[in-house]
Amino acid sequence: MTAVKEERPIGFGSLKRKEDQRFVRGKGTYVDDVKLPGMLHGAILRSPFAHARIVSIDTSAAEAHPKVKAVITGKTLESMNLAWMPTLSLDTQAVLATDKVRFQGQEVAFVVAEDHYSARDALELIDVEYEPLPAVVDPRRALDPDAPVIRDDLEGKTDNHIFDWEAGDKEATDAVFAKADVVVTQDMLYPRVHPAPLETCGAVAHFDKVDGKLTLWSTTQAPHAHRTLYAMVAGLPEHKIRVIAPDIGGGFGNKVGIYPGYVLAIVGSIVTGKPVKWMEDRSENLMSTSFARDYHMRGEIAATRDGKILALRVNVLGDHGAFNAQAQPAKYPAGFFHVFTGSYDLEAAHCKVTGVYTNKAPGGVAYACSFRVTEAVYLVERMVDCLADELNMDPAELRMKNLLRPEQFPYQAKTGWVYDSGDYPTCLRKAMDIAGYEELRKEQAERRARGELMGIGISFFTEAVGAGPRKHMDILGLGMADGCELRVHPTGKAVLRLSVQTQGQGHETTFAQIVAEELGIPPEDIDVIHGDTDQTPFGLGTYGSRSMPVSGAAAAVVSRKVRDKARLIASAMLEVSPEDLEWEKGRWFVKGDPEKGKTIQEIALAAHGDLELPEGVEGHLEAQTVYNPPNLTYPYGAYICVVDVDPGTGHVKVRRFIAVDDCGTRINPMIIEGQVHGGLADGVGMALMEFIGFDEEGNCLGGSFMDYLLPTALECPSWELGYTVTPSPHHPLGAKGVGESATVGSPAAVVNAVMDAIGVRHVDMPLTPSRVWTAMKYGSVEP
Ligand code: MCN
Ligand code: CUM
Repeated sequence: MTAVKEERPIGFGSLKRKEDQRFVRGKGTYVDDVKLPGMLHGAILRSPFAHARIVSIDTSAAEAHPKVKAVITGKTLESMNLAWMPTLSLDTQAVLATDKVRFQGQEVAFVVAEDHYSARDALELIDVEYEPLPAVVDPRRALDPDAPVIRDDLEGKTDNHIFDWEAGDKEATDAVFAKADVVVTQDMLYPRVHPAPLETCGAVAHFDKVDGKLTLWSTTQAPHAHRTLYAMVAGLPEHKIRVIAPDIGGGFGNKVGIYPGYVLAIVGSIVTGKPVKWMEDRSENLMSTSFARDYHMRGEIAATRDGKILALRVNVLGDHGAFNAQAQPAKYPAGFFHVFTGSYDLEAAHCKVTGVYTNKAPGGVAYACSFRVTEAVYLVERMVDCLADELNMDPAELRMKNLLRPEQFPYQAKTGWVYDSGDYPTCLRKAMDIAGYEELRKEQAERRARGELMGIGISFFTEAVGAGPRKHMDILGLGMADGCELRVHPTGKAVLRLSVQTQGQGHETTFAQIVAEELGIPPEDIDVIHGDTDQTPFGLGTYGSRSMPVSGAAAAVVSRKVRDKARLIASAMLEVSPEDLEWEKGRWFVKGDPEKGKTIQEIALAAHGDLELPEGVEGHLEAQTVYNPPNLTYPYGAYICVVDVDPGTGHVKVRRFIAVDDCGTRINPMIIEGQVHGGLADGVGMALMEFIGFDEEGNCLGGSFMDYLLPTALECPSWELGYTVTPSPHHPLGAKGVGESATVGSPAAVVNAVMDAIGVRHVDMPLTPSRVWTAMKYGSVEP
C-alpha cells in the first residue's frame, strides 16, 4: 500500500475551529445559560465607600421581602469560618466585609431570592451604617508614615507595605552605570486597566444535601485549582466537589482568581438547599474584579555614546489594591518581571519592586499579562526609545545593534532566566521589510516638512510563558504540571482529556490537531474534553499562555505513548518484532515492505479484540501522562506601528501595524493569527483609550463602557502579520505560547510611534487626544 495523499494534511495547519459550529449558531452554553429546577438568584450589596468602618448592618427589611430566601452578611460567614478566603498570593481577602470596607464596590452582603430582580430590589432594603475613613488612593502616598493603615485586619500590620522583591545584581549594575557614557532616566506608569471579557464573572452552585456533593458551574480559567481551593476554604471533601467551566466568553486573566461571588453562591446554596446563580453585571465587573497592571516604574538605561546598551536599573511601585490577589507562581511576588532586560545583550541589570496596598479593588492580576511580562516589556521598549532619542539614533538601528544574536541561545539573562531559543535579528528585519521601513522614514520626513505628524514606533519583545517547572513554580503549593489522558476507542475515534480550560483560544481544535499530527487520526474523529473536574485530569489551568507550552506538550507525550503501545500491538498483529516496524502518519508498517502494515484504527480495534497481546501489554489503546515543563518557553516578536497624529486635536490614528511573531512550531496558523489580532487590538486599546481612574476619595471613575473605552474595529487598522519559526528545544513539538504575545508587545510600539510623531520623550498611557495635545503644547503631561 502506498501512502494515501490527503487533500489537506491531517495535523498541523489552518483548520477551521471545531467549536465554532456551536458558537456561530448561538448554541454555546455559558454559565448564565445554566438553569436548574428550583434555582434561586443571588445579588451582592457593595460598598459605596473606598474606606469605611462598618458600624452596623440591618437586614430585617430585606429578609421580610416576600421573595427573599436568605440574606447573608459577614457575620453569617464568620459563624461558618468563611468571612475571609485566601488569595492566590497567600494574602487573605474578605468574602463579605465584617470590620471595614476597603475599596469602593467591595462585597458587603448577599441576598438570595426567587428571581434576579427581587434579589436586586432587596439590596436596597439593607441598611448599612458606615463610618467613613480617609482613603489611600495614590500608591506613592501609601507608605507615608501618616497614611491610614488599610489592612489592620492583619496581625501587627502598621503600614501598607506588602513586599519588596529584587532581581539581578545591584552592585554590578551600579558599577556599569558609573562608567557609562550615557544614562537616561525615565518615569512611567503602566496604568490600571481591565480585561473586560464579553461575559462577566458568575457561578451557579448546587449543593446536594443528600449525597453531600457540590457542583459549581463557574467562569474559571483554572477549574482544578479552584476545586482544591474550595476544599481548603470551605472544608468540603475534594472528591465531593465538581467544578465545571462551561463555555467561557473570554477570560483574559479576569477568571483566574476566585471571587467572593463564587463563594457566596456556594454558601447561598448550602444555606437554602437550592441551586443559586450569581452573575455580576458590567459595572460590578469593571469596579470589583481583578484589575491589571498599575505599575509605577522608574527606568534607567546606561549605554556607550555609539549606542551599545550596557545596563538597566529599574524601580517599581506596584499598586495591588486592598487585597493582594495577584495570580502568579507563589515565589514570584512581581510575577515574571525578570524579563525586563528584554531582548538585549546587557552587561548587568537590577530591579526592585515594592508592592503596596491602596483602597482600590484587588489588582495586579489579569489581562493577558504573562505575569507582569507586559509591564516589563513596556518598560524596556520605552527605555530603548528614550535612549535612541537621547543618542539621536534610529530606534531600529539601536535595536539591531543590541539584539541577542542567534548563537547566544540558550541565553542566560542577567536576572538568571534562560531564554530557550531565538533568532531576533531575522525577526526584526522581516518586520522592517514588510513595513518598508526605509520608505516610511522618507515619507515621514516629507510629511514633516508639510507640518504633518506621522510617527513610526518599534517594539521588540521577549516573553516568558508556560509556567512552569514544578520545582520553581506553584500556586498555593500546587505544582504547575498538567495531566492529560488519551483514549482511542475500538473504532479508532479518540477522546483527549485536558486539564487546561479554553476561554476562546480554540483548544478543541488545536489539541485535536496535536493528536492528529502524532497519530494520524483525523481531527474530526477526536473529541477534546476540558473544563470539568470530574472528567479531566488535574492541572493548573489556562493563563500565562501556558496551555500550548505545558498541556500541548502533555498531549504530544500522551499521543506518543499511545503510538508506542500501538507499535507493540501491531507487531503482534503482523507477527514481526516491534523493531522491524516503521511509523508513518497513521500507521505502522514493516520496514522494507510498506505494503504490510496496520493503520491506527485497525490497531485500536485489535487492542480491544481477541488478539493475543505481547507479554506485558495490557489491552485497549490509551495512555495518560503528567507533564512537568523543564523550562518556560520564550516566544518573541518584532512590531512596527505607524500613526498619524492630528496636530490640531491630538487624535491618534493607527494607520498600519506590522507584527512578526515567533512562537516556535505553529500548530494552527489561523488560530495564531486570531490570537495576535486580538492582542494587537488590546494593545491599541491600552495605549490609546483604556483607563480606570479614581478620585481622591477612591471613587472608581471607570465603572461603565461609557467611561472605560474599549477599542473597536474603527480604532484598528488592517493588521499586517508575518512570522518566523524558531522551535523551542525543550518542548516535544517545539511550540511556544502565543496567546498573550501581542498584548505584551504592542502597547510600546503604539506609544513609541506617537512619541516619534510629536517629538516628546514620554507621555503615559492612555494617549487620549487631550493628553497628546497637552504634551504637544507643553512638552509633557502631569499625571
Ligand atoms: N497555538 C498554536 N501554536 C503555537 C502556540 C499556540 O496553534 N505555537 C494555539 C493554541 O493551541 C491555542 C492558542 O494558540 O489554541 C493559544 O495558545 P497558548 O499561547 O498556549 O495560550 P492559552 O491557550 O494558554 O491561552 C491563554 C492566553 C491568555 S493567558 C490570555 S490572557 C488570553 C489569550 O490566551 N485570553 C484569551 N487569548 C485569548 N483568546 C480568546 N479568544 N479569549 C481569551 O480570553
Ligand atoms: Cu495574566 S492574563 Mo492570561 O495569563 O489569563
